[in-house]
Order: sequence, then structure tokens, then C-alpha cells
Amino acid sequence: MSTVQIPEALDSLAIEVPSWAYGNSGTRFKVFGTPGTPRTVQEKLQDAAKVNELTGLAPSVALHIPWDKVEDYAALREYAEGLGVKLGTINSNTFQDDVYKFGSLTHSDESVRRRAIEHHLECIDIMDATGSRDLKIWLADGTNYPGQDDIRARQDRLAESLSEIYARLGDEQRLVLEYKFFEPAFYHTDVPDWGTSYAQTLALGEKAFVCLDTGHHAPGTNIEFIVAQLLRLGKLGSFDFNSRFYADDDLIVGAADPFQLFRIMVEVVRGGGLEPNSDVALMLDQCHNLEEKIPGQIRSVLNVQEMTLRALLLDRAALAEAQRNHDVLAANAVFMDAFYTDVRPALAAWRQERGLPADPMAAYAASGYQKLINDARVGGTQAGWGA
Ligand code: LRH
Ligand code: MN
Ligand code: MN
Repeated sequence: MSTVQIPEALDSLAIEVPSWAYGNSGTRFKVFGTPGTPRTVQEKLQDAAKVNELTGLAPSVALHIPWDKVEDYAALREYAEGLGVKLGTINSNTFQDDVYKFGSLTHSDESVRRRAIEHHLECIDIMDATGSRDLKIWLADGTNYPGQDDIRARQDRLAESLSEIYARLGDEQRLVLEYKFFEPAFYHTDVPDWGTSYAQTLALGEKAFVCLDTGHHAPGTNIEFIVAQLLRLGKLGSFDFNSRFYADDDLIVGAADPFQLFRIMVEVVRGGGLEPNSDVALMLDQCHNLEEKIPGQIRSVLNVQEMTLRALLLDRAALAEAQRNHDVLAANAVFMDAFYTDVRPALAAWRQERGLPADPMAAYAASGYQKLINDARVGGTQAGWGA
């Protein structure tokens, strides 16, 4: 019998899954095909619904446009809802067309900027049809060589382009601006860090927020500090969760550094990020190059759930007491106690109480779903990279 008491706050934990996680992906060296890969957006939604069915944790699916382009988004919404999931964040994409070689929202040529702005306005039209709240913008814009372009003028053009997109948002809609310090640009990136995203979104207004992708930081960056700071400033809009060893590796969240995920979730809880009506949306942004995609996603949402529970179990009163006494070792011990708590047996029981499988990974393996899709789907598509 486990002694872990699960706080009610865990009941409402929701992690959005990305449609592109179900497609084949890889590196610039090779994209391996996986049996059962979805051929259509609808099939990606079916797989996402399976993850939600077995975990109760993934009620919405992010789309990437044009990777998930369809004729009728209202019909797609109905289809998703029929499967028990909602359509979530709409991700724009100005990083795969030749016209954007030298930038999109920051481009020096007005006609290219116009095209990129129009793409975002189209994404907002899609949000109107899908009922999505968030438009997520990540830009590949940047330069490879010092002197290649005027980096300050690019900031000005970015601000102008973003304000036109922002002006089109509905009352309940939001814009989240994701930062990344390098790649595909190698000298400078136009939105490299949280400070730039904060400055740009602050100028836009209260419906604009920062998106923090955990893979988009230099090694050694204290990400939980950024989380604390953005929550303090009321500007943390969303997470793209994944793991990195070296760069933007897009591996399963919590796989590379579970302790870092714990530290991040401690700050999320501390900053009110799990409270009802919080501004913070939790999402995965991952690719499964080698492993099977559906169990990869199941593992991912379970990792977030486990670390969230450990963060909720942190004895904050004891921690505050030790901190007040400047008892460094006691404070650290309280912190580590929560991290080292094995919450898995308690979570298994908690799931069963809610009619979910105690072990979603085992339930998936036993479900026969993988064989079903392997047989039914021939010629699945790539996640989008190079597609
Ligand atoms: C960029 C990024 C961004 C994209 C996704 C596919 O590296 O993190 O969120 O939309 O990958
Ligand atoms: Mn991302
Ligand atoms: Mn990324």
C-alpha cells in the first residue's frame, strides 16, 4: 500500500499532444518509416485519442499548418470531438518555403512579409473554425553571418508584423511566441530567448504570451528560473515539452533529465500555473524517430504527470521553514525528498479509481491497436520535416 496522498490538483492536469508526433520523423540523415503511421490528419487524431483514452491526460491535439491542412476545419473539429478530443493550438509554419529563405515576418521585402502575415491570418481563421484558443508562432528567421542583415531593423519589422497578426485575434484567442537560440539560423535568431519574446509580446498586449520550448536553450541554462520569472511577470503562455541531450533533440520529455522536469514543475506549481484558469498551457513538442509513436506519447504524458505529482507533494511549509532558517541542507533535503518519492504505485491506484488502466503502457501493448493500424495503414507520411 502506498502512503502517497494524491492532491486534487492532479485531476485537472491536461497535456496537449502534437499531431506531428504521430508522423514519421528523423534527422537530416534519415527518416525511418514506422508501420502504422497515419496517412491523414484524421488518422493522427485517432492515435492521439488512443493516448487520451488510456491515460486521461491528453484531451487536445495541436495542429501544424500546412502540415495538417484540410478543406473543412469545422468538420475536422466534429471528427475530433467524436473521438473524444479537442483541436488545440494552431502552429503556423513559415520555415519550409523557398520564399522564406531570408526570413518571414522579419524579411526586408514587404511582399514576403505580407505573405507571412497572411499565413498567420489564415491560421486565425482556422482557429475560429476549430475553436482553438492559441496561435503559436515559431520563426526560423535569422542570419548565418555577422553583417548579413541589420539585426535591429529585423526586430522592428517583427514587431510591426506581429502587431498586424495580433490585431486580428478574437477576444478569447491568444498569441504565443516561441523562442529558440539557434537553428536553422546559426549566427543570430530573431527570437532567440525569453527576453526577446517577452519584449515583443509585452508590446503587443495582454493576449500575447511567451512559449517556452524546453529544448530551445543552451546547455546549462536554468530553465526553472525562466519559468519563475515569466510566471511572475504574467507572461508564461505555454510549454513545448521535450528532452534534449545536445541541441533541439525533441526526445521524450523527462527522459534526458527527469530532475530538470521536476524543478520546472515545482516552479509551475509555485507560480499558480496549475490553477484553474491559469494562463499556462502544457504541450508536448516531440518527435519519435526510433520508438513507436503512440507508446512514445503515452510515456511522455505519464512522465509529466509523475513529475507534476512529485512537485505537488513538495512539503512547502517545511521548505519555507528551512529557507527562513537559512538551513541550506534541510531545504535541499525537503526538495530532494519530493523528487525521490516513487509515485508510480499511487498513480496506478488513482487511475484505476477513475476507470483508467493502472498501467497505460501495458494496456496499449495488450490492446491490439498497433497491429490494427499496422495492417490498415500503408504508406504513412512524415511529420512534416522535408515532406
Ligand atoms: C522548432 C519547433 C517549433 C515548431 C516545431 C515543429 O524547433 O520547436 O515549435 O513548430 O519545432
Ligand atoms: Mn517547439
Ligand atoms: Mn524545437
